[in-house]
Amino acid sequence: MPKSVRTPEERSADPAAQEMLIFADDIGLSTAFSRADAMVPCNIGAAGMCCKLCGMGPCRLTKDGQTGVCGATIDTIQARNLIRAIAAGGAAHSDHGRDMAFTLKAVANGETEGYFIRDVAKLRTLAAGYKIPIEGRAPEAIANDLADLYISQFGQQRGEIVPIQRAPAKRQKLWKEQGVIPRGVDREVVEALHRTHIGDDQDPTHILHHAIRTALADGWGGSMMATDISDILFGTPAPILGQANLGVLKDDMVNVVVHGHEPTLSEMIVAASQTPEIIEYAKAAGAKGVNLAGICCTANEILMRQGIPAAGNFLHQELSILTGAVEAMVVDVQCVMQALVSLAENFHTKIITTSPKVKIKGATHIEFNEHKALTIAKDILKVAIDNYANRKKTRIPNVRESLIPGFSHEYINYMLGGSYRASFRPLNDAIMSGRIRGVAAIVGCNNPRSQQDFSHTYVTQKLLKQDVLVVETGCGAIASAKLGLLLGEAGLDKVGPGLREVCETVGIPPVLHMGSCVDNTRILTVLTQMAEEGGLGDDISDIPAVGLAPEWMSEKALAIGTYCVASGAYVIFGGSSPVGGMPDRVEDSDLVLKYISEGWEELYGGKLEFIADADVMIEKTLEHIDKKRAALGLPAYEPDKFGKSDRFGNAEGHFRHGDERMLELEALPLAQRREALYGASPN
Ligand code: NFS
Repeated sequence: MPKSVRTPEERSADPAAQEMLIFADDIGLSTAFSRADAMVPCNIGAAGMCCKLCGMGPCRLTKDGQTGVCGATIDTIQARNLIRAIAAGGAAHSDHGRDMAFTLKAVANGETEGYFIRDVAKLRTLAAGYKIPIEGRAPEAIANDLADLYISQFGQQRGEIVPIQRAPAKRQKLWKEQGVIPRGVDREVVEALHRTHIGDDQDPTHILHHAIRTALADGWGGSMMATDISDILFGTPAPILGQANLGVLKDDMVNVVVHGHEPTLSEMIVAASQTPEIIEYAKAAGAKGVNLAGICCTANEILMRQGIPAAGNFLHQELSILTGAVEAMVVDVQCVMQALVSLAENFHTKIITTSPKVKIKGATHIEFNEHKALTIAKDILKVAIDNYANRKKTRIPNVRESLIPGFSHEYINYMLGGSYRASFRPLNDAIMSGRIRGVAAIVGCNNPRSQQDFSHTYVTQKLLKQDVLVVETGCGAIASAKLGLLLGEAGLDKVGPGLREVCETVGIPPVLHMGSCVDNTRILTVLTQMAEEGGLGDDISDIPAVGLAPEWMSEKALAIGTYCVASGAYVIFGGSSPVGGMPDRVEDSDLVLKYISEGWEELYGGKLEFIADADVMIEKTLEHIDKKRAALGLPAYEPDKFGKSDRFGNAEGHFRHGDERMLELEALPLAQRREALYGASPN
């Protein structure tokens, strides 16, 4: 058993995690945290300078001028390693999107059990955008055509993938000029693998050019289609009350943790858990019922649509088993640790794999398919319920926090303008006036090499104080949720005065939870709509916005970061750089590191940087936001302007619910309230 190098507090900022880590250490069980302590990372591989693409190596390069056996330089090797990671990340997201498209097709043709089309309005809007006839047609007929169109995007050989049309016109033109519009999702991934085979593409910037095209096939392709179809089948998210952290597990119920990524499985388990048959079955086993909780992006999918609680983010998967209270952990694809199986052997928890693509040695495999979805979901739950009798002592940390997730771009549009005047105008106006300084998207994973949740929540809180509106997805959103930052008014004491005014007027939390990692495409849509609304330039690269992944670890995160850069965003990753050079490399020799920052900025207006220090991340974020404000000719951000001098502020300069002025304002119809606050719209 590896000896703890770090204390539980150093390993995680989350008290529930600390409690479980102390227990794991006490009984001598390893977790990702202790394994990270015991495993010293290879600094050559970490910096992307190890090439193991053929049998002549692995070639480990450590000095400038050194090459691999074939003559490949450090720059070529780093570029090849980076594009391979992006291709793998994009493949994971996109294969998820493909399965969603097949499910939509099957639902449209009445071949599934338990699924139906929930959001007909979104289906019609999307179909109409692609010129699929909608008038007078049944939703199933429209869905069938949309499914065919989407399925064809994966194997398409020539032309342009269709969701690209949803980007700002100026951005599409730029991509065309650069020759980076994806032809087909699968084609770009395959080409990335071909180019990086021994003896192929050996010009680092040429390799990275294709990295952009591969990443765009994810963001404006596979991932975007996954989000679209999830909304059509399971409903477009709207705010809903939820809870997060291990304290959502229940002592008197059968706890089933769903973990992974695809909502096709988890949504059906939610449905099955609410059937009288399953409730009765659980009661017969002596439990009060079945309690579902999610981990990772599966958590986000069912949290924001159904209000099902999140047991935690990526690093909580092992910790939830340590509670001794989980009868079954049901997993599908991605971010599932192999260590779960051996850990679960120390408890009664059953690990159930369900995807035809993912088996783990020692786990129970119950294969899921959409044609018999509800029946299989019930079977899985019965296995969990049967296991309740084997439960021994439990230790569920009494730590949980409420949150309000569910901010789809459709809902943000609606909340800003109502059904008839849905619009991003108020948001743009608030940025233009300086009430909101800019926007930060804080997303991505946990990484056991850093203190769990610390960077996410530290950066989030510091930016909120600077009047930066924060949107979040993935495990980053769950980190903020656990700290109570995703609550309506409760979170408002943590934000700057200008942002606070906007949040209170619109009635939103200062951190908007927009969903899972494939839902980062919702952020692309929001940025596009902000650009199209007017006043903030005419492209995503003009908007005072930054993307951050402070605790990244997955290849998917690299794919997301790259498509955001290609879309015009400044993206900052924390932790270590997969293309960082050796510390003693000659200045200016880190070609790849420089190219993905300065080179890509010149070409796409966005750049990718790896910054380990959270304070530097914040500094760079604000610097970028202010630079973009200045370029747009907007007033410089003045921190004191709105707190004290606002015509509606109280003596301390803050709105508080129940204040006379606030009540006065709340009594006004929305349009007037907006005008009173923001002035007449300039357009
Ligand atoms: Ni995103 Fe979701 Fe979490 Fe990282 Fe894994 S769950 S897809 S990859 S760890 S944020």
